[in-house]
Amino acid sequence: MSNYGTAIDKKWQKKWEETELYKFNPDAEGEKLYVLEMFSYPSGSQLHAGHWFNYGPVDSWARLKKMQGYNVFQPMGFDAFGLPAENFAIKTGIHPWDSTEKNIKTMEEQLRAMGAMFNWENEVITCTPEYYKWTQWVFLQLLKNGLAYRKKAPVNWCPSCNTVLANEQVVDGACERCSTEVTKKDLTQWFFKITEYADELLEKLDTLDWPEKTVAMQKHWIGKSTGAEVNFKVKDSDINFNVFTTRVDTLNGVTYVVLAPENPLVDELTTAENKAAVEEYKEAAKKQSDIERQSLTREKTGVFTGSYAINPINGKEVPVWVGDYVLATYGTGAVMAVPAHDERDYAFATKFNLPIDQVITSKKGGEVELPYCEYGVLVNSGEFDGLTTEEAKEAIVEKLAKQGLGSAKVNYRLRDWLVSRQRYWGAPIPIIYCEDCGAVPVPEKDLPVELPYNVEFAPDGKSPLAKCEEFVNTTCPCCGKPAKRECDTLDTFVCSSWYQMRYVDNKNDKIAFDKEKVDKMLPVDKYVGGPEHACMHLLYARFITKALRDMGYLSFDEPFKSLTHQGLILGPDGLKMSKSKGNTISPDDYIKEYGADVFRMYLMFGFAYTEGGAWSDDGIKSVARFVDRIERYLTMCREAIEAGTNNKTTMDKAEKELNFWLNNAIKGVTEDGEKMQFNTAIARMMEFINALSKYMKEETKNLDFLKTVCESFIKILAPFAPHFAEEQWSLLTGKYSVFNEAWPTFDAKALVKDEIEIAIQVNGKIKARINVASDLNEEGIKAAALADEAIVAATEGKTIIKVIVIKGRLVNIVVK
Ligand code: ANZ
Ligand code: ZN
Repeated sequence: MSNYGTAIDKKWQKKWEETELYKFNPDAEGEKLYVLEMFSYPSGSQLHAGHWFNYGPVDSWARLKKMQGYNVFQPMGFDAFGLPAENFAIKTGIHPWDSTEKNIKTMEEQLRAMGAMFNWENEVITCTPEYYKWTQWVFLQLLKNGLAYRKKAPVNWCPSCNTVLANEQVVDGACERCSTEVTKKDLTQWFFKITEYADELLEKLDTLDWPEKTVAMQKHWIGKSTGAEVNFKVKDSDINFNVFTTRVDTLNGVTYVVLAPENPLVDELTTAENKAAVEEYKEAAKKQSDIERQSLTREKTGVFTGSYAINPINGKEVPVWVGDYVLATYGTGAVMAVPAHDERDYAFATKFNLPIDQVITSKKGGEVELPYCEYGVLVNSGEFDGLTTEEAKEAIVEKLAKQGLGSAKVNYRLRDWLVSRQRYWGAPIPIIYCEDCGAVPVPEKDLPVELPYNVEFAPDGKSPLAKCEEFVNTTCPCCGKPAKRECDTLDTFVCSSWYQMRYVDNKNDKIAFDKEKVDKMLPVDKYVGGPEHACMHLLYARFITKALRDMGYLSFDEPFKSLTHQGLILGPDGLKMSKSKGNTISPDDYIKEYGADVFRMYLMFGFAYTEGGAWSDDGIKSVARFVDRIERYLTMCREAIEAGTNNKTTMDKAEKELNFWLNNAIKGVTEDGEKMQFNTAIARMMEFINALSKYMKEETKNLDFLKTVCESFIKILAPFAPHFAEEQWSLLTGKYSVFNEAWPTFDAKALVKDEIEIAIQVNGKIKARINVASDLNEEGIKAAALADEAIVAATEGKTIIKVIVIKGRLVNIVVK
């Protein structure tokens, strides 16, 4: 086995550290480039192939940029609060502090073994008081600015984790973590008003260099919907209510209205004889997730309240029903049902024998099948007949508005962000409850509200902190009377919503971050991480950035200018890696065998970066052989250069050929590397090594030229195999460090070949191939083609009608 591997890794890691090669100086020369990988959760399973796939290739990209002259900032840290450590603690009795601290130590070591140029001096760990003090500060700023509030609300409750879940943590009606079916519970919770930024969050998506799919997912998640609110009066009562509709043009086709079971109006509108049935229905609805309730295929359920409402456009009386396909948390929690033109309403009306009145028909005329959900032309709508859907929407809203019975309205699917967690392992919410003064924010000078160590964290539905007397009991900051602390902790997504700012100023103990420093370094220029964060972390971080901007703490709009999602590395069986399937790949074992560079390079060569794929031992072996091969030839070159025999000074055909492949590699690595197309970049280097092997067979060599060729090659190899390249660089040049060298630029002239091969066709069939000078003009090519022996034979006795020359490729001779 060759001369690389862990010994070389360690040697250079030590040297890089000692010489502070990567130490970031914000005032250094070069355009700043903030490269950020999503920080990881310090889990017991340690650094896995997925982490490596995120961090290794991106580090290579950052190194390439450093060599191109950018002042690169690439910090690393740990997203250390959260459920897994707490669940682990519940299971094993090991305190989250202890397990987290240990896991961080191990992971730091593993990260160092990768040899990435992380700016460790800027590390942040979100579970330390030095960090969460400022997470609490962020909470207080939101509160001060009306962006945090408390409200009682039905929340998603996981009976197994014993905690509230955010909408985003409910997947197909089940808890994201444990897959237990999620139920509803009414609790008083803290919310962040992310909806206040819905419009900007939507609009600014178009300014971002983000994967299309992620942008589409955020758009859908924000879910802007333009429609109208229409007011319905309840018959024989002063009660009235609004519905939200995107199809106000169908108002004449309303045959009933439906309230969400949780809508408080339900109780008011339910008549005595319907009470029992409605109550029973409400209970049953609690067990259904929003997703099930909205499913198009599920059999519709519902119950009549006994009341009627009056359609404001035509005075018709329509029955008021309760149905769980109407969500309490969207629009007004009430729907005007138009079964002729809406699928769910149609299914509901069919089931309960409610009338179906057509009011829209196709613009093309003729019969349409119901439900007809397309836009069209109005029928059976009195004065609005003949108007198109678009025209009718305006006309009807205008008429309703005049009577104060309706108005245009924009709705968002986005809900406010529920940040309370009934959990121990998080940042305590800095609030004190006083009987006289109410909910009082902890004064900033008293931050952090420290998370106590000695806490009973076994779950019983109560916040673990509520069981810790010393924590709970305090005095009111306003009046000094005995008071109690808030016992919920913050969603960990609050911690990770602003960490990209803290990295820049991680040791500041006066403020969360210095505005000038942050404005200088942010937005993050390149952010890389998994696509699973599309609607949570990435949206929250955008919101917090905008909120802090509006408070004057920073001056940019978006935290992450450019975003890439790496693909997923699967087990050798093509399935997602998991311990239970026994198909996980342990990077440490491979690194011991091959060194960090081979491991990293295999990840870059074996997969398209944004796609990933199945791990292959053969794949990593072939990359190891490639690195061996590089070493063999670079050694051969060095020996030839040192020996100095059979030298020449001319640039002949062989030198030009090698120079071509070198420049071809420089061009490919520069251009593909920029786009994170690492696999094709490495393929260009392989082609170069083939060319080098050919050149080394030459009897006499231009050794000065060979030396510069090797130097250039080591430079472009360096980002991909940092330790190995540093070693080779040192052996060849005696200098340190290759990462302080400038990135080579390719010579376009070297890429123009002296001769090119041209195919000659006669009547479309290839008859010969000839070599011509690459700068030969059309006439010359034509003449050369016609002079070729095979062509002379093929055209003999025939009349040449036309000769078509496609420069650089082909001559076609048409004969009769
Ligand atoms: C009448 C109507 C007629 C509707 C028609 C559609 C088609 P988006 O696009 O998602 O905003 N809706 C309103 N509030 C609802 C709630 N809380 N739960 C469930 N459904 C609700 O959807 C808006 C449409 O969804 C609204 O327009 C309303 O049905 C329904 F031919 O009103 B529509
Ligand atoms: Zn008080």
